[in-house]
Amino acid sequence: MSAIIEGTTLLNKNPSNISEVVSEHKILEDFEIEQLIYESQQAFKIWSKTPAPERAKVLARAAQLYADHKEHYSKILHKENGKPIDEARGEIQEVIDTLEFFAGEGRRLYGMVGNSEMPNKTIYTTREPIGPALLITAWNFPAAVPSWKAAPCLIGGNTFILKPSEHAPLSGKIFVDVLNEAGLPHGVAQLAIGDGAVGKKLLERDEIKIVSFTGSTAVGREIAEVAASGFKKCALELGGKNSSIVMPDANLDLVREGLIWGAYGTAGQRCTSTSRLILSKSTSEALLPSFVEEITSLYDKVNNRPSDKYCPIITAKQLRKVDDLVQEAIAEGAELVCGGKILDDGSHQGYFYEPTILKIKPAMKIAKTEVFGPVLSVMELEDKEPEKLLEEAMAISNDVKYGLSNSIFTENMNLGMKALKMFESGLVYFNAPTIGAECGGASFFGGWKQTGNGSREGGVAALDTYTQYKTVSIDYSASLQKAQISNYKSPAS
Ligand code: UN1
Repeated sequence: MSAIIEGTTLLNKNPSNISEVVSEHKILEDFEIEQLIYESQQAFKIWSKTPAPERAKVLARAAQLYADHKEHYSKILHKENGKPIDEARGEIQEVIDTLEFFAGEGRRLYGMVGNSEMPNKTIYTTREPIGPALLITAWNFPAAVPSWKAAPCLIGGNTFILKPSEHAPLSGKIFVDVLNEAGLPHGVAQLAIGDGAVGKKLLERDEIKIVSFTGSTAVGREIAEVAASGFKKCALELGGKNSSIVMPDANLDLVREGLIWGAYGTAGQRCTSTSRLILSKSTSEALLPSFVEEITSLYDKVNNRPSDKYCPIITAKQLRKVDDLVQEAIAEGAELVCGGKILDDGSHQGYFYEPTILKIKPAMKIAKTEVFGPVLSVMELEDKEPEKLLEEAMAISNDVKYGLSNSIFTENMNLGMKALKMFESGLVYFNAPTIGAECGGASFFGGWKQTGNGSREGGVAALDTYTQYKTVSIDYSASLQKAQISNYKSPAS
């Protein structure tokens, strides 16, 4: 495990070097939950009445603090989660971008002016705060995902309690500390360290009015049920089973580079990771040999050492789960093209799984099950003319319960545009892999089907989770105008 719980102490270990304890934390006790809830409610009274441009100033200062110490925070993230330093720097940059975007939003937070059906009447709608929020985040983006949730939450005038994953709690703690250092009033941003049981206790409290969760579809369903019965606003970012379709005319150098990043970046532990590759037999034959060579270099097996581009698996349990899925697929008839082994189960240094390629059939379990590891499943189709090939590939791509991210590689713009329309997912990419959403504002991040419940993170769409609308009607006619009943005589009629 990269998190070890001893009594009320949580030891946060580096998954690429498990003898290294990165940080120690105290697990929240019940009486402290009371305190957090109380503080959050008290702080809401102040923060919800603070003008949005003033709230924005705190976010802007927090962005600056992150920018000033980017290397320091990147190194901490690199250690606690094990992701390569370049990826860690990218993640801290995403925190900065997100804070900056929502600081800008504080100067807007636009409502809408409606057009009344009657004269001398004005109708407008504003975005209003809701109440204390519970933000439950995952270990794979332990800094960025808290920022995706907290920034719109704060700018919308809400307070929050962040429950980071017990497998990577330090970056979440730092995030809360930085916000407080940037000048948030006491109690607006708070931290709850612990496992799922702590999250559950907080979620069940009536005082929590919003819950935003990133994690598995199974846990997301449980959270949605509690949220529904308590009429809480609920935002879910759940699993994925993302695909890349590669057409025969695609630029294969670009595909190779894109797939290494999409399938093996963060060792496949992104909800957006590419886990299915759909292409014709002859394209596969042209692509795979050099691709296999490249991914094999991600881990030096002779010296038992990862390259600086390769990431460990977060826990021993997850490492076994990845391997079980691969072995099950092989037993079901999948062809192992490369990889398929645990490289280090922690007895050498960390938890590493071999970059793996399987050739599979669409009916196999692994074709529809999220792996969350460095495993790419290839589905080869008979060669045929492009339109038909796309149709067949698309049917396979869409035949999963998830709908997060899909991509198409082709030099044919018409076909590419058709594919972007046909994919059943919240994110679609043209000549790019399925990862790398720009969540600092440009992308509305989130999925269709069982990947979520329609909410979005990143960009103004995130404000829908953290604000409620108020429609204001002002009648200055000095008479009773009954909507839909009083007859206004239009000169146009
Ligand atoms: C996730 O795995 O939860 O699109 C988020 C991407 C990232 C976010 C991944 N910016 O790859």
